[in-house]
Amino acid sequence: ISLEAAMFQAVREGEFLLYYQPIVDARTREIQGFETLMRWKHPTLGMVPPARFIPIAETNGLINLLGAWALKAACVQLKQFEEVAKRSLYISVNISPRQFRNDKFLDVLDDAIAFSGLLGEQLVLEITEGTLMIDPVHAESILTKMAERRARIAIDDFGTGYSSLAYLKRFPISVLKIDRTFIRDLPGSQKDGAICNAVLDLAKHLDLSVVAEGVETEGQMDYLEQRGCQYIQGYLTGKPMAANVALAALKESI
Ligand code: G
Ligand code: G
Ligand code: MN
Ligand code: NA
Repeated sequence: ISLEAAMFQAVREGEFLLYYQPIVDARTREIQGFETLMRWKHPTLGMVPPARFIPIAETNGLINLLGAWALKAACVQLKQFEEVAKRSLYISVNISPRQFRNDKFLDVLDDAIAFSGLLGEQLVLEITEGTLMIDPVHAESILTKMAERRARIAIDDFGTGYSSLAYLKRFPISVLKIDRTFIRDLPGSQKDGAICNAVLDLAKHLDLSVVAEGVETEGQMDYLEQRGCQYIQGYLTGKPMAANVALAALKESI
């Protein structure tokens, strides 16, 4: 059967699961939150990476069902993380363009918040520049409603999309996630350094938080920390991990 047909079956069989990647404070390295990353544990294919199944789900609409499940499950999981960590944390969830445009999206968001008992501000929704640009008028209305719920909006893969910076002024955005292609060649690359510095400066003056993605080395970490980047996400400080592994990491850190 096709991967597409297998996906519908996989939803019924509960083969999708969530991994969690730590987002840490650059200075203290304490875990502040997690990005949720979906995984498909296929009985014979093994772990199917999201790059293979998210585009299919986006095309056939299954992403709405999967995304709703992921958002709610992630919010519930965060509660357990907090109980173990004995402090407040946040959860960052990817929202695909099709989910963002779906009529039911705000209901899905409200349900996840109400069911889990999280505060709206503990939820970060990651969208890309492309998602904003497909229909800016609609995007503005949805983002305003998200902000009313106090959920924060992060621009994922910041700097890689085709868009103007005007949306930073127009929309209620809280977080910029610097794409890992700008981090990879730090600290050696002058161009990437200039881009990261410019983003950090822009964010500072617009009162936005910055997460550097794909940090793999101490050299990258030091560079970013010294330039005021507050949050770090990458293999250096934690790979995407199963919930029980994340729980163990939190336990160890108390
Ligand atoms: O680890 P990584 O291979 O997990 O993820 C690859 C890409 O898949 C990410 O860049 C992200 O955009 C996408 N992705 C992962 N999990 C989710 C999810 O829960 N929802 C959506 N919409 N995209 C996801
Ligand atoms: O949603 P987004 O496209 O930002 O998804 C994050 C992706 O980046 C996931 O596929 C995740 O596995 C991957 N990732 C996270 N940390 C690192 C890292 O340090 N190095 C690399 N190469 N990839 C990373
Ligand atoms: Mn992301
Ligand atoms: Na990203």
